[in-house]
Amino acid sequence: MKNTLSIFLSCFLFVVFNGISQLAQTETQRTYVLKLKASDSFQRTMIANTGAAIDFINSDYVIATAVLEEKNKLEKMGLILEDLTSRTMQSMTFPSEDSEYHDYSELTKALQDLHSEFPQITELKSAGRSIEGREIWAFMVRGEQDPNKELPQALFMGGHHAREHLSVDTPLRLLKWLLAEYKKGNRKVIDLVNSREIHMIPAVNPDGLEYDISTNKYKMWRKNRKQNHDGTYGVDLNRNYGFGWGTGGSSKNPNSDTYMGTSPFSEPESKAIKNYVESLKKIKILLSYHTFSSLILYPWGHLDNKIPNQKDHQTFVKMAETMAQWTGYTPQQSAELYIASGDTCDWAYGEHGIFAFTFELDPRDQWSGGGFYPGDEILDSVVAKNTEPFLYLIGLADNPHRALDFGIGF
Ligand code: 0X9
Ligand code: CA
Ligand code: ZN
Repeated sequence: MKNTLSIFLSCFLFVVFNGISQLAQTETQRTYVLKLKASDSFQRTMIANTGAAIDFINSDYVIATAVLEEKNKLEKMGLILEDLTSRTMQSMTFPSEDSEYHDYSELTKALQDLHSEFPQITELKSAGRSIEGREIWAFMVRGEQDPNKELPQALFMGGHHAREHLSVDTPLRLLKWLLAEYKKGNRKVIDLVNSREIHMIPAVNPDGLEYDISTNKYKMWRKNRKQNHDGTYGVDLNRNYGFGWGTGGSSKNPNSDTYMGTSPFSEPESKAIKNYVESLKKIKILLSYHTFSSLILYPWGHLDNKIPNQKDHQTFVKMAETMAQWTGYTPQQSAELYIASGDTCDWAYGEHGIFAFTFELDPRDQWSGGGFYPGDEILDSVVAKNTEPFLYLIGLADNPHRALDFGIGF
């Protein structure tokens, strides 16, 4: 007994001490990326003598990597212009309690794995690159093999806003679910996959996503990572689309969370979506996942007026009400939430006649549900309630007006 106890105790202590020493190790050994003042070789030598490694030289500064001890020396010498560590950190990930969410490299791998599991019926492409150079992944599912056969197209997107991680993992999980059901022989799924082209861009704003999780605490970041002319960061990608751009509910202040950017589609991320949508010749359905508030929104968002085409308006309302039955979300015109211009859906409908919806996923409110950070426990239920709307939208991609022929609850 004594023996077992002491073995147990020493194991326990080993784990604890090991944990502490690992923690101490990671603190002292962590690499910092620093922008340092240095305009001649004398100053650069002084920096090098601290032990820091100079990676890049410019006329009045250098970029160097340093461990904590070296960083402290450089700080005392008054040479640190900026700590770039979190911006350059490539592989940060979610806090362990939220590990079900995908960071950028996990997302990349998940999409690559899915494509290699289903090479015949899927494609993985880049829609373009983010401002920091990350690929904006676009995944396509298409059972029909004849490339000349044009099929009705639907596009699902997530992650316009950095902190809305649930809006990335929900479409990713729906995609996985779809392919798993196809493989299992689910008749309804097989028929849809064979008769439609399903496009998915789960992370429109990969730089923001990574920045939001680049330290061990969420940053509540929303925008992309454009360096603005005044030294602030970020444009709100959902204010940067080019239909009614800058006509209300967006800001000209670069520091604002709803900064509209310098011109419509000034950002590589929104530009990439524009190009991608415009490359799809038969797209009639678009869904942009956001969080949170449990809403189903349809155009206009930049005007209080209804869209002028009556039949289209009735179709939007009918579709939103139908999808509300499955999700429990509240259907409404975007502008009822608040007027905001330059969003994805006003552009997609206004410019291209696409039936474009914004879903504000769960939770319904900040206080009981955790707001933008509801925890990964919520994923299963959010995906479950969003499965029928997903299939419904894919089904209607040939002609959304058909929604008017069904009873609600189709
Ligand atoms: O403000 C947004 O971009 C969306 N809400 S969020 O909390 N995810 O940021 C809503 C966009 C809806 N569109 C308009 N109201 N125009
Ligand atoms: Ca958790
Ligand atoms: Zn959002």
